[in-house]
Amino acid sequence: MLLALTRAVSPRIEQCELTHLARTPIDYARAVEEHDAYEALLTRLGCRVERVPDAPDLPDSVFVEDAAVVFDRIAVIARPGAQSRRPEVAAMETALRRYRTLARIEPPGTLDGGDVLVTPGTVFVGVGGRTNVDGVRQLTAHVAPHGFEVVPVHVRECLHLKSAVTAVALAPPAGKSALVINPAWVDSAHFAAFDLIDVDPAEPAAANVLLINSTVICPAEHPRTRRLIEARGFVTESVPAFELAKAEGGLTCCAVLVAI
Ligand code: CIR
Repeated sequence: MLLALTRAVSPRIEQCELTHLARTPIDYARAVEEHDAYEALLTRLGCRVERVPDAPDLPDSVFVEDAAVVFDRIAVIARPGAQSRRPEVAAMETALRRYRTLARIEPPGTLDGGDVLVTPGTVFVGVGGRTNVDGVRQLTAHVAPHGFEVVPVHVRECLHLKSAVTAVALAPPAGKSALVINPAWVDSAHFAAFDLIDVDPAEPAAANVLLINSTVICPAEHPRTRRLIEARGFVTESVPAFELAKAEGGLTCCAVLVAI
């Protein structure tokens, strides 16, 4: 069973952190509707959706992914690179304590969960933006004993590693794992061991998809890349993610998945 930890959209979402996008108005009611649809889809795909307590004063708190990275045996509590986001982690820590032994990224390390792509045996970490070298070093110390190699990866022109590359299949029985990637934002050479699907060039932000069991959830605003993923034989669903995209959030950002 897959548990999906989520958190309500803050009414202060318009005061979110922004790095690559200009600030534009966010329709709060619509953002809530889209987030509700996202949670409903996760439930339909077999997840147990559990909300951690609301944090209305923390504008980016809906983006739970950045607060923690969950492995089979441990969960690593992150230390977000943006100072405004550090108070978000306490509630995630409380929620995760029930399911995993916890490890923590401590100062001066910083690490955003959005920078961490976990694949079988290898963890890729985007470094240089929100995540620093010391954060990568600490993550490595936490996960190496559990059999993971950690590979730091440089990303450009986007917020997190998972803005640029995410999984559409992880070690299927009959083949390799597969990723969807925007090669303009991260060097594909790091991922030579995987089957790669490039985003449609008209949809640079389409590489952030969410794999739930064997279904790939794609953002409704990027239909071309969804078709490319389907053409390679993967089952997809889509959900609108227009409003939170204005806050530089994608589909992986809004859930922390825990196998229970
Ligand atoms: C931020 O800049 O931190 C938020 N506005 C967006 C975070 C999105 N999270 C993610 O991609 N994992």
